[in-house]
Amino acid sequence: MNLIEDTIAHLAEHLENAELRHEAVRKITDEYPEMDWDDAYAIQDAIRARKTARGTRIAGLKMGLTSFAKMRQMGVSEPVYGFLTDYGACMDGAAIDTGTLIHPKVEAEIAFVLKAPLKGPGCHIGDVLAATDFVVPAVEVIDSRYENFRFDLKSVIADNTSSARFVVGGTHRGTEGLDLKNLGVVLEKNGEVVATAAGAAVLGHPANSVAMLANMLGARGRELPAGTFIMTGGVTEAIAVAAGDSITVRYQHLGTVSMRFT
Ligand code: 0L1
Ligand code: MG
Repeated sequence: MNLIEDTIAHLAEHLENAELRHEAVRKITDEYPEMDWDDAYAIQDAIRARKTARGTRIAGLKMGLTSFAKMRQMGVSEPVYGFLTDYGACMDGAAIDTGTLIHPKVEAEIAFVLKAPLKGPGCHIGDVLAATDFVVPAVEVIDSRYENFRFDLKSVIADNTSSARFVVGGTHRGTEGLDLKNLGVVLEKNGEVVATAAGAAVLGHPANSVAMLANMLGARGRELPAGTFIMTGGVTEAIAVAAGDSITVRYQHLGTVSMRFT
């Protein structure tokens, strides 16, 4: 690590304030170019600790930048992970207040819920499928705290991978007999199709994203407990939304997830 503890704490407060005040800030590596990967995750962990100390519950984990479309869109080359909060959870059909966000975007995702723990290294798709209780369709509302969504990977990790809100809907199913690789997804904004994809867009199969998360956490001595809710990353590029927009995502075999922005 290159940053001292005080700087980690200061940057966690700075980024959390940007989230809570919905005010964009400059990417933090402009001021701290020496920041390394461990510093970035330490800042994310410090934001998580600030929240849990105030009573926020961690609702699950997320993988980000898991599709080539997203990596291309953001000009980065590796997946990242973050956490989801209880106050970020929105009901299917919810009205989401853009006044509490900076510049939201939506991405269609497939979420997993585990029935058994997973621990890397060496975790693979077979382990994930065996440990999965069910999958469920979800839409993530991301909201980078950085001006104009301009950032690098370390700044994104520190900013809890732009996590803001998430909507779970549709119907949940076990993975038995469900072809997640070929599962089609259609994203509609204001009634028009704006993006289409299949599950394979996420690292070849969404279960690979969970395996990668277990391995990334394993490298830090952590595991995924049974019951963990995991969003595996957008299957399409992220779509910008504003007040007045409505979003419906149709998932083959898994139903729809909808929301509107006010
Ligand atoms: O969930 C994601 O893929 C978001 C990762 C962070 C980058 C972004 O804000 O698009
Ligand atoms: Mg996402």
